[in-house]
Amino acid sequence: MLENIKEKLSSGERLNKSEAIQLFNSDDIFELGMLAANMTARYNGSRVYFILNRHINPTNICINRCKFCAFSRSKGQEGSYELTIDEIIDKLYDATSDRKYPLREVHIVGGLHPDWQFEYYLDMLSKIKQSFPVIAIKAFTAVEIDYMSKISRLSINETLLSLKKSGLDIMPGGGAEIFSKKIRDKLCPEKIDGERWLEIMEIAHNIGIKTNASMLYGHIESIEDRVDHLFKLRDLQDRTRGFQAFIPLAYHPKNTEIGGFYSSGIDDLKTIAVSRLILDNFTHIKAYWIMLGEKTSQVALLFGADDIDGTIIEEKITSSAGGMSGQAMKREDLIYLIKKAGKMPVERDAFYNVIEEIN
Ligand code: V47
Ligand code: SF4
Repeated sequence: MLENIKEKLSSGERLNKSEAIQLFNSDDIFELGMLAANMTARYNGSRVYFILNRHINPTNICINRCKFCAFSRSKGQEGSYELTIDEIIDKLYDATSDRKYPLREVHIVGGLHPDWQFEYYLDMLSKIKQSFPVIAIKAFTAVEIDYMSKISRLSINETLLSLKKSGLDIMPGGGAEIFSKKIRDKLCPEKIDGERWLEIMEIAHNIGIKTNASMLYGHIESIEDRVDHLFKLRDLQDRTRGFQAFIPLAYHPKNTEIGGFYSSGIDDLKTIAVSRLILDNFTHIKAYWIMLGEKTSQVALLFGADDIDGTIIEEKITSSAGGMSGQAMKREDLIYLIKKAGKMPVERDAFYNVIEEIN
């Protein structure tokens, strides 16, 4: 059924939108997996990357209150919290003490706090850098960057340069959700639109900040919306080459305003595989185990993914919305999952430099 696409892929041709739709509509999950796995093998051999990292969400207080987000709270609402910089540093000390293998990355994202000043974020970065000079700081989605540029009255370029000077190394891929205006208006009317998200990423890439990209799927979007989202990312990557990895984020419905269902295992695998095939200019596709669950993310390594994220330690966004995985994995657990998928585990740093290949 997918003969036309197979031929194009084997002659190194790019897929177009109608072929991407054909892939999403295909029920031949094995054929899809095989095509995606072949592409991954060309880019990454049998290597599967993981990182020793720690997530920190400085606050869940957010003025946006997206309808798919069970993590955020309004100021003063029960369950709202805000961390001091000392509390953030303490979390990092806890994550680094007594460790045979050093922590390589801290991933920081949070809500848009109504009162925090831009200087607070700069201070946060520089104090983390002072205390932990070797840990890379991956922080702030394009949504947070837009907000910081508003509260600081700086341009995006100036905002990013100040953050970089204070210690920002790379940016995560969150906040992209789904670019379709129609869907975005229903899901997150307060959030920056897709064009703005792409514009901020382009500026980051142009000043040498690598970023990730993501897509939230499995809620009210159509296949066409997913395809359109992937092609917008592919176009930007053609221009900048600034994206390191793409992460499909499986929607979790619990405690959210829009409700709905968990994505199915088949949809998870299909979305990984089709993303791998469309995003031919991305080196890495991440099977984020927190959202896919440990076992589906392991199987996703046979469907085009070459990265499983990392140790995480504490996770609030998915767990608030009914995440079914744990919140932490040990180095040896990640290695075990990857090896049992028949792949070679590779410990990486935040920039995909190899720390150790584990044979
Ligand atoms: O931007 C919010 C999503 C994102 C829900 O770059 C939800 O390496 C599912 O972007 N169900 C944050 N998803 C997570 C993120 C991320 C995670 C891991 C690695 C990287 C990376 C980035 O989580 C948000 C939003 O898109 N999200 N609520 C929910 N109910
Ligand atoms: Fe705020 Fe981000 Fe949650 Fe939206 S997804 S409500 S911007 S924390």
